Amino acid sequence: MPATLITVAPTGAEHAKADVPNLPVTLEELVSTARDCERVGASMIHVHIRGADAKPTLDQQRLRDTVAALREQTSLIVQLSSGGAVTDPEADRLAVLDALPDSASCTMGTVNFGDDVFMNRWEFIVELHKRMQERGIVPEYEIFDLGQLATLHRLLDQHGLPAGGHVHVDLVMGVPGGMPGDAETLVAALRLLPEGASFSATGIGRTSLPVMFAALAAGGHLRVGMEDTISYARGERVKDNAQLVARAAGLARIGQRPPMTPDEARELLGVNVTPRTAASAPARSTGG
Ligand code: KMH
Ligand code: ZN
Repeated sequence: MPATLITVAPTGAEHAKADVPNLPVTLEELVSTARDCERVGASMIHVHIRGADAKPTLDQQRLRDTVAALREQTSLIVQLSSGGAVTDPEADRLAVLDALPDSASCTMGTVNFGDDVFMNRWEFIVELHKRMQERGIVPEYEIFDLGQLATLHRLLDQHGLPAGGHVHVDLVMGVPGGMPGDAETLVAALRLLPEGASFSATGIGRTSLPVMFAALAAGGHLRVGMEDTISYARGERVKDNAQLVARAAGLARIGQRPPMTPDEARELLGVNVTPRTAASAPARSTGG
């Protein structure tokens, strides 16, 4: 059984700082969380950034500064979210790639997202995939519902393998409007994975633990973090992201699948071991 890649998703775009005061929103808070999470077993970080007002932003300079700071102060694989917030325009979401992260998320279809809609048109997905191929950015294919795995097959058939040559999927389960976060659904998803693909899984809110146990049992990897859950147990708020990573790492060890180092995770995902600097990124594109 392989070791376990643990991704931390520390912030997301949904929680308000006013409601969740321990949510990392400044660059300083993000780097500090990242360092703590690396220490207890994370090897990749899935990043949504916030502006000075603590609201989600895709500001290009902030993205570049964030990539540079995380590279400088951690060994984590830096994955930027191309999903952003449900209100972000496609052009801004495409321009995220100009910050040249190691990896970026790439969602395989439109899904109801609570009271909102998380929009991912086919042409937009193809554009994200092609730009990541051109720039050597390794995608993580985010799957919110089973039909999105059919879209992934269509994408790979029509447009080829991603940068790095390896397909890695993240099952985001338990979103209101997406697939349920339970063992049966996780097993159903596995039958639809492209051959040779690796997968991680995360369960939103109270589905966090069942999804984590099911993913570990099925040989998968884990994503945890305050983007996905702010509750540690019934009636108990999460203290910080490291608490969630430490729990995932502990369960992985119990399952005889200890956390991977960032270098082992790079090897698995096909992420370039020589990180590029954000300073070498091309001038900001309009994303069109
Ligand atoms: N914030 C959600 C609308 C991703 O990061 O790629 C989308 C999301 C997925 O979180
Ligand atoms: Zn995200």
